[in-house]
Amino acid sequence: MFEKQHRTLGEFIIANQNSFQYTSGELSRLLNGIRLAAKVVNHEVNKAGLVDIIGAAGETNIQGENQQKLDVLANEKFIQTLKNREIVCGIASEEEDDFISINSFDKQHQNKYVVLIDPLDGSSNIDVNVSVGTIFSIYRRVTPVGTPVTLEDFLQPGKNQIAAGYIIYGTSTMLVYTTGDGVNGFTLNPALGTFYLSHPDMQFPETGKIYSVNEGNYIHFPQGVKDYIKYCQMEEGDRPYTSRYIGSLVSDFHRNMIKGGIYMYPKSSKAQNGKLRLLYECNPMAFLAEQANGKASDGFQRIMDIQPTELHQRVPFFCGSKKMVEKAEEFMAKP
Ligand code: P6P
Repeated sequence: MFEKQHRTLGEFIIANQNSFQYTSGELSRLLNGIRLAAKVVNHEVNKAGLVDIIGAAGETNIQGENQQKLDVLANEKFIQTLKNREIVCGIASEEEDDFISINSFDKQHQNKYVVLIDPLDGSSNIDVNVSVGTIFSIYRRVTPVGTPVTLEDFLQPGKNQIAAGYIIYGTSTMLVYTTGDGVNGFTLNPALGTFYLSHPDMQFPETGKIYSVNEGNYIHFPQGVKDYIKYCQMEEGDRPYTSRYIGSLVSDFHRNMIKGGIYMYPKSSKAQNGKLRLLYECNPMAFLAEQANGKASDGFQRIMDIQPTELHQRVPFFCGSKKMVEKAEEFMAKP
């Protein structure tokens, strides 16, 4: 009996290329580039423990390379892959102070997409073997093709995104992404090095019973956040909710999308704009959330309506099941 053949990511990208309004094959090649980089980073992340053990013998690892921090390595792999494939005209990364302008000699800035990435979000979890992730966000440039990209190409509101997604390096490695036509999840078969469609049309349940926040910051939160957390803990109706916080945005988001829940990184007296970055963490996750029937706000306004002013700016982040985000916003709105 043949095992049910799931569609591969490559087949899915091609099948959906024609339904995409900007179809030119360039986006497909870009997504395929991200797919390749994801496999390379997955390989490095999955052997982290081993490398640490071997690396402890000195400054080199099993391949005789200088042992690098994995987030630096992930950053280099994604940038290298996207550069080599001559698909994008610019890249911004959490690991790079400024954006990178890519001028492929024979193309003279002819590519029309820019990519923003958090190459390894939650990388501090690597040492304790907890899931981490890569987050990516894709826009069409707004400055003329054929000229070097400018900051304006990166400081676009999230509603301009044409694609976004994440890779979660967990008990299995998954690539989850949207091009504005729903959210689909692909699981890597490590034996074949192939991603297969395992989670078609992912949707946040309208509500849920999980809230994700670092309660160690409780005393520093605004009163509205404190009141919402107490609301989650009360014995009433469908509550108390369960508190689940992994310390890895991609992992908390992924679990909440499947089970229902809300993730919060509010502002606090210690961090006036919260911790998460608007351009390569909140906007891509907000695009996915909205495409999966969820919601994402800064507590007051839609994340994807925010006009960015700086490459690495931070915003408060409330994201997940629509009714839970709306309830949190109700508490934030109370004087
Ligand atoms: P804290 C990881 O550093 C990250 O950006 C998110 O993935 C995660 O949810 C959050 O920060 C954890 O931050 O301050 O609670 O340790």
